[in-house]
Amino acid sequence: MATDSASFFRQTSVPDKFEERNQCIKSFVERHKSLQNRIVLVSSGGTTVPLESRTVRFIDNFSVGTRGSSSAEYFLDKGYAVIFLYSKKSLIPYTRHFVKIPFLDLLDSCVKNDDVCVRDEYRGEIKTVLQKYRQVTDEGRLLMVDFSNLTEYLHLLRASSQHLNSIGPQAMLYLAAAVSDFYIPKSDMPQHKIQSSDGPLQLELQLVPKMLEPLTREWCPNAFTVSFKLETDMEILLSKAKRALNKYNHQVVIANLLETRKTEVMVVTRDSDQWLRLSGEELASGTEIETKIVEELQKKHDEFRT
Ligand code: 9Z3
Repeated sequence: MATDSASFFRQTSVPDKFEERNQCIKSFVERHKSLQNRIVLVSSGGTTVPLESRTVRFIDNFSVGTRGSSSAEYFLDKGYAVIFLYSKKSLIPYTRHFVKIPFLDLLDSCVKNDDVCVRDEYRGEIKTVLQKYRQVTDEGRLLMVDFSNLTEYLHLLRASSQHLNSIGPQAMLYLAAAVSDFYIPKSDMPQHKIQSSDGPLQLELQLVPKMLEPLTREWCPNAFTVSFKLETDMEILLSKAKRALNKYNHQVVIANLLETRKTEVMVVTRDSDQWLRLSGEELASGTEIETKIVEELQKKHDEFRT
């Protein structure tokens, strides 16, 4: 049975250090509101579902946060202030460019002054990325807020979107995190590690309420809201995206298939659907589909604001 959003929040604990993070989000929004900046909330990564209160085991999904972390960079390039709400284990803007290289392989010992320096082959790229990173952090345009599971994500999503409501159509919500549809309420969760000596494990998970409903109706009704729809079956992709738009009355659904999500997405609105694709050349040159997504959304957000 599906719970409604209010009972979900009642049935789950407020995350650790929630108030501290809530205050950071609030001041970030207030500062950029006074500067009349556009703010986008980018959610990113997977949302784990714990099986025990003192969590040893949890259910996770495939998302690594490529979509969210790269999109955050492109929004920053376009002048947006970004609240980056991300799973602790997923990719983060700028640093993401170097995660495939073992950290110590980036470095060398400098014989001259007995110091540590960056290896020649990485210096150029690190310099370019570092300059961009320093610029956005010096300007205070990037707020990083991490979460470790589904409950933390939803508490922080609610708080951020409620603060963003104060800037009305200047705000964009870009909800790329892969949100679990199932969870175990606090009252059904064992305190301690589940014992294998108790035999095979039977799990009953409850449905997570669709948070787009309170988000678009109560928490942040005036923002430009972009949700994502992930499917594995092309046959149902467009109809599911349209259904979400009709149900929640928001602005855009980015529809994508698991296998092709890095090369093509469909931008769906109530009266249009348009594929964005990377050409062979673009792929070969390292262009990311998120540049096209952000470009398209910026245009739509501009129209929405006027
Ligand atoms: C997406 O569809 C994202 O594009 C991906 C990105 C998770 C596929 P990666 O992180 O992958 O780059 O590896 N997100 C799905 C968003 C979602 O879970 N939507 C829910 C729904 O459709 C709630 S709005 O019901």
